[in-house]
Amino acid sequence: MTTGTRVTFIPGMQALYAEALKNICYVKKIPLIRVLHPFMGVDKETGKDRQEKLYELTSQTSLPTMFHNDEHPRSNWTEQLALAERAGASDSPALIPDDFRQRVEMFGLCAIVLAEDGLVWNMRILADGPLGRKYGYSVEASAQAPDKMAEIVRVIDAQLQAQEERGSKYLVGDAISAADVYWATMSMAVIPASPEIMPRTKQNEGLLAMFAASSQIPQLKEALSDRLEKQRDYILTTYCETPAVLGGDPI
Ligand SMILES: N[C@@H](CCC(=O)N[C@@H](CS)C(=O)NCC(=O)O)C(=O)O
Repeated sequence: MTTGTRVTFIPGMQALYAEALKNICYVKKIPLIRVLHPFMGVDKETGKDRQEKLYELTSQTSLPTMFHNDEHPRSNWTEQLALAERAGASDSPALIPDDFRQRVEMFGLCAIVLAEDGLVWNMRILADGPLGRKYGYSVEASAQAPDKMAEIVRVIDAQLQAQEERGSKYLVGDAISAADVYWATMSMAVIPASPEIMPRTKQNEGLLAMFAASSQIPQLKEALSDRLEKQRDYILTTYCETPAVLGGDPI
């Protein structure tokens, strides 16, 4: 495949970065060609690492990887967002504000959710395991993770409250931005979403249980608010495709 916008997914699984990119592309009205993300491990028939080709192309193996026409593949959210903003339909909302002050706010909010040491990053090191190790699990880092996650949630909540007071439903300025779409999607890791938003599949039971457990971590429970859930549901149901289309085997 050499044309169109191709993004790697795991059928039936709401891998959050892939889910977020799908939502970003939906808002930007970019038709997506879904490509199967190669699973970890060795192919029994060929004896080869299943992710060898992906590694050869992108020097990494996380999902989603985004391909657009014959451009270089993009595996980091900042690059993927820039591409989506450029490739999106002319009648789609701008997700990166023109105003540079707002852009500072927008990328700052996205970074504390998506970047290294952000919300999702810290969620991954809550427990020891291959994924936790890949993202720098240590006993000390893991012990700090719940407080960091709660602090991030409080920053987002305070921003929403301040915005509400000035009459805006959005995290930045008076219009939707990538911060709303990324936060709304990633928040599903700490504020479980209803099946009307995130359908249940045979493949995502474990991940949903993990997200439900995160929402019960005492520090997070204290930081979460109705405001966060309401704004999240508003963004997902108004701007994104709900119920989310996951593929896989619905329950
Ligand atoms: N590389 C992406 C992050 C993507 C990411 O963390 N993806 C997760 C799934 S949502 C993943 O693939 N984890 C498994 C792995 O890294 O092997 C970025 O920095 O924007």
